[in-house]
Amino acid sequence: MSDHLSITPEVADALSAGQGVVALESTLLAHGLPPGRNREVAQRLEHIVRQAGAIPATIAVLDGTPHIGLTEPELDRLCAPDAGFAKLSRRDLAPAYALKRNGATTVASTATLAHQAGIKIFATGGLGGVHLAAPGETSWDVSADLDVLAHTPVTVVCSGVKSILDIAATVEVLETRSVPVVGYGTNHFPGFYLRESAHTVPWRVDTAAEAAAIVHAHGSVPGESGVLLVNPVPEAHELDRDLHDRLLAEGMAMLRQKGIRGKDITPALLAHFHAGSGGASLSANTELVADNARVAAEVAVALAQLR
Ligand code: PSU
Ligand code: MN
Repeated sequence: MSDHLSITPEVADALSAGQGVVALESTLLAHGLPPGRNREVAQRLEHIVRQAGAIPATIAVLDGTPHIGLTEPELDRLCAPDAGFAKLSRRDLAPAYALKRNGATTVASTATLAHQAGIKIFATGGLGGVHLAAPGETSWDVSADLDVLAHTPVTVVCSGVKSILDIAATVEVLETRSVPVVGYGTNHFPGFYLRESAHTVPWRVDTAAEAAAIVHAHGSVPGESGVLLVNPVPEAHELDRDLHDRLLAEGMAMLRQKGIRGKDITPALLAHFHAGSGGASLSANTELVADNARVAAEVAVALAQLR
């Protein structure tokens, strides 16, 4: 089936040479950031990965074909204001292939395609998780990102989960599904815009070499799960906590009032934060993704040396 993947020559060569490759996802570009800004970020992420000595592979579905690595004109298409790329989770891949659609891939589908292509590590902003339920109810909105991480051996570097989620429940699901969670220079599970949530992480590393050693050792543990490496937003770009709490409360009320559900929740909330924070949430989001790309590339390089 991997014949079906369109892999750029640069990424294919790097993979066969055993060089570090970092997968990057496209939903954060097409649905998480405003047009214009998304194109700059796409460019910058690829540049950061290269500077660390690894090869970037941005992943998306174009005209029904999964692409591992995008050319400049393909990035232009993905980031255009009127691009109309669907948000594709893993379950949406088959319909998108069969109906020859364009789509941006989430953490779940990017990790799936990265694994299919033989890529071991992937950088994003925030992992999807368990959504908050009304008091006394159970939330059935649990991101497929968690399920895919439980049975796809890829390391995801992210800044925790968005504070719009039930972080406690998300951390519990990761434990139940045997996904190692490792803090990168932190003892806390990060909250995306905020460096620390109320939860700690079971393991901490302070260097890319230590992180790579864990990823390598994880390969000798029976099972198919991935690894979650959590790296907090750089201190200078953390959102002010009071502004954050106000925007979150307003955003949750807006979702209820407009009846926004399912996969539309995350993009709507990110847009609400971007509109209400005078650019602060946009710079937090941009800088955390950039730093995750740097960390992922450094770990990919260290991992390539171990193998
Ligand atoms: N990180 C960002 N912006 C985003 C996302 C991550 O900085 O938009 C996306 C990822 O693609 C992730 C998705 O898989 O948010 C979560 O969506 P959901 O809650 O519908 O599972
Ligand atoms: Mn969901």
